[in-house]
Amino acid sequence: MSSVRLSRSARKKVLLVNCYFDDVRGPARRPRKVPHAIGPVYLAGALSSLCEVRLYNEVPSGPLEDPALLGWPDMLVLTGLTNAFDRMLHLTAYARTRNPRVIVVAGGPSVRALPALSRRFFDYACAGDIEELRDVVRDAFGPAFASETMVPRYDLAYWIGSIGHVEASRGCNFRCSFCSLTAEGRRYQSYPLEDLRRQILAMGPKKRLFFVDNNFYGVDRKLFADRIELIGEMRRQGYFADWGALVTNDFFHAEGNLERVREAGCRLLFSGVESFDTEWLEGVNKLQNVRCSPVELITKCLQAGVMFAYGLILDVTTRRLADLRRELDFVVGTPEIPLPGFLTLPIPLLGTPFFREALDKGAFLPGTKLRDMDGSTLCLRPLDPVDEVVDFIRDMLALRGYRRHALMHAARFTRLYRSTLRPMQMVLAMGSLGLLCADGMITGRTWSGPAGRVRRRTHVTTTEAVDSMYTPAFRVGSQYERHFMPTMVTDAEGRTTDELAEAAAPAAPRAEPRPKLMGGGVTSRVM
Ligand code: B12
Ligand code: SF4
Repeated sequence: MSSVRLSRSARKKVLLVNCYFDDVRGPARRPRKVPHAIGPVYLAGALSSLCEVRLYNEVPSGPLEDPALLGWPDMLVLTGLTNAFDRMLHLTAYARTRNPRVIVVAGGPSVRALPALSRRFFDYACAGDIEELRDVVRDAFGPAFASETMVPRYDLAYWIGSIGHVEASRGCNFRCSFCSLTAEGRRYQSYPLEDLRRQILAMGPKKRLFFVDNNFYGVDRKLFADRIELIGEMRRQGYFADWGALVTNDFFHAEGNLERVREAGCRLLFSGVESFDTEWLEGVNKLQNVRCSPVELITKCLQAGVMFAYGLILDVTTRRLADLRRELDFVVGTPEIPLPGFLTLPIPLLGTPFFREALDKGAFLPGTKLRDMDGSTLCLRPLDPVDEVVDFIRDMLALRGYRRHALMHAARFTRLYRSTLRPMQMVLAMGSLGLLCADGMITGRTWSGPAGRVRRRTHVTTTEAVDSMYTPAFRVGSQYERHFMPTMVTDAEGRTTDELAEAAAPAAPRAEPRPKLMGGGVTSRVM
């Protein structure tokens, strides 16, 4: 393939964008927000050397509004979280305005949940994994433009600094009722060790390495042991000094796991605690978390010299505020465990059992917007009065009312673990406090446009104003009017809209092909 030579003008120009809406609802940039999105980096590996490739990530760089860059590509490839669907529509309108012949390709959780709606807007609406982009490129440009072996393009990932990001697996073998992976129902798959080695080599030496897998531990114990051996070996060869990963609770149940990963250089594990309330965990089918006391498990991890990070879900739809406050009092009053890295509202992500339950119960608020599925906006009816819940959300997102206790907690935590945790790990622990109290400073927030475009938030989807980016940054054709209107989940009466009906339909059993990850084969075409 590389023997084919093309003049510069015959090469295909491809722009890959991670679309993103920030919680401040304005043109923010967050260069230090981690983990980083790596979708565009992996997708770029589908393109052969006959393509000229550029990446753009809206998290660190702010909204993409540069008319020159938007008019540049022959193909625009879009990825992003569920709530970024409307942002994909904005960029589609911009790119088509600047170049009516541009081919727009989109994928990710929202496209998977809304295939029919997506086909109305994008030339290729991909429900497959990253490998599907090779099929798209072959179909649109010809076989020579697709790569033979997919290797992530870290060389183009300008936003990844000293912390390299890789993935050793995809999917998850658990089925928590609120998780978008449960909605997608895909098989858990591990990368063969050779693929993992190839990713780390492509990344080049970094200070640290972070595995973004949903479930780094997985199901195959032998493969896990071999993976840790490979990581230890590459660390000894100097590719990185230490590493961190996301693991599910079962990892902590097996004897020897903590020691094994620490010996291989692991210094941080993130695990979804979600709540300390066993009944709530059972209700959301997070049964792997109720097998032993979370405080015991976290303490064991910290005492083994591995920093533990986690988030909590404040489920105001099934729990009283008084109950949630008791839980937070418990956390700040327990110096044996770190403070959570983030607090979030429950999100009824499309197609999850939690989403379906909310529909059945008529729990959606009127005028729910897909964009508001971000964890800081109320989309479902709470148990307590809405205005009290809003005050609670405002306070909790900034840890207001808990700051003095949180500082005392930090001091006691430091005293308890100063001999087992390294200074860098202590900084991470204090980072949780920083993220809750001074998120802008920790994530390096700046503005990529006038910050005055930011409006005060209501935190309730029915009344929350959409981001300033819903006003086009430059003139677009009237045929793109819908592209700048929010995609509605429910109408003014709280009924599911026609556009969202496909996500609400009962899930059909899926016959999933077994894709070969990265290096080799092809996934099925779902277009
Ligand atoms: C990095 C990350 C972030 C980053 C960047 C996210 C971004 N894209 O902008 C930050 C820190 C900003 C973030 C925030 C949040 N995140 Co996050 N995050 C991740 C993480 C760790 C890695 C994502 C990633 O890059 N994966 C690697 C790429 C290659 O895979 P992928 O994006 O999953 O895409 C797969 C398919 O969808 C498909 N695909 C995707 N795009 C395309 C495009 C094409 C053309 C094709 C062919 C295929 C394709 O291919 C991939 C598989 O091969 C995942 C966990 C995980 N391992 O997936 C969670 C995850 C995506 N996050 C999640 C959640 C819940 C959140 C928060 C809502 C948490 C919260 N309550 O605050 C917030 C949202 C905040 C906001 N304001 O919107 C959920 C899912 C959310 C969703 N569906 O919307 C995940 C899956 C974690 C989990 N298991 O719950 N997150
Ligand atoms: S363990 Fe995590 S990734 Fe797996 S289904 Fe539950 S929430 Fe999703």
